[in-house]
Amino acid sequence: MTLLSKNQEEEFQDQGFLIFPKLFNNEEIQLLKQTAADDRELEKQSFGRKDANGTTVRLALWNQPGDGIYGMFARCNKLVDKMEQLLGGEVYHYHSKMILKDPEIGGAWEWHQDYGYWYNFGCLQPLMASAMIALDAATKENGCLQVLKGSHHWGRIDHTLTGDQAGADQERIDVALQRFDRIHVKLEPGDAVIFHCNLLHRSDQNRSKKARWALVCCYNAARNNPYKESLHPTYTPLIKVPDSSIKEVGIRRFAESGDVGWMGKNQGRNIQKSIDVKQVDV
Ligand SMILES: O=C(O)CCC(=O)C(=O)O
Repeated sequence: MTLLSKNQEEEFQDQGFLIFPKLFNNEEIQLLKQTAADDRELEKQSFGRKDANGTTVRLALWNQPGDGIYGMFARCNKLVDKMEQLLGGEVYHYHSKMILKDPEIGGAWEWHQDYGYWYNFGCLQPLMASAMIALDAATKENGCLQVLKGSHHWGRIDHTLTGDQAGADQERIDVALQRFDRIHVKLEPGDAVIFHCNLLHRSDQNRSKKARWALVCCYNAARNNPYKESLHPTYTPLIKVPDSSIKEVGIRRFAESGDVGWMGKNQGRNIQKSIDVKQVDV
C-alpha cells in the first residue's frame, strides 16, 4: 500500500484535490499515449458534448477497467491505494473516460460537480473521487482543468442543462467564484490530480495548437454501493495489479483488453446530460 502522509490527507480533505507530479513515468505515459492514438475503437466510441458556446468536447467512456493498458492504469496499486486512503476504505471502478480535447476545436466543460450526476445514479454519499492523468501537458492555453479550491465543502449543488452538459446552478457558481480560489491545474504528461466528487470544476476550450488528452478514472467507495441500477456499475470488486503491469501490458498493446463495457454515443450522451435519468430521452 502506498501511504499518503497525514499532510497530504489533510490537504485533500481541506482543498478537495491533490496533485501527484510524475505519478506515471515517461515510459508508462508514452505507452498509454501511443495506444490511445492508435486505438480505432476509442476513436469509434468517442462522442461529443456541446458546451454553452456550442463548441464540442470529445470523450470516450467505459464502465469496466478491463485487462488492457487503460485497465492497468485504473487498477494499479500506486493509484488505487491512494484512492482507498483518501476515501477511507475499499473502492471499486465506477468508470473511466478519455477526454479528447483536440487542438483549436476541443470545447469547454462547464462548472459542475461529478456528484451532481452521480447522485442521480443512486450513490447515496459523496464517497467518490476521480483521478485525471495527463497524457499531454495541460496548460491554460489548451484548456487545463480548473477547480474552486475547497468548494467540495458546500456539498452537492443542483445541476441544470448548459449546452449538452449538466452544469451547476449559476447563482451558486457566481457566489463560489467570489469565495474560493480558482486554481488552474497545470499538469505535465504523467502527472495526476485526484479530486473529490463535490469539487466544482470546469475547463476552457482548447484554443491552442496542442492536444490535451487525459485519462480520467473514477471510483466509488465499496461501502457506497448504489441503491439502484444505473448507467454505471454497482459494486464490482476491483482487482488491483502491480504497477509493473502497466509496462507489461502496454507493450502487448490491445491483445487482451477484454470487454470494457463501452458507453456508446447514446448512453454516453445521457450520462453527460443526465440530471435525472428519468427525464432524459434515450
Ligand atoms: O477534462 C476536463 O477538462 C474536465 C473533465 C471533467 O469535468 C470530469 O472528468 O468530470
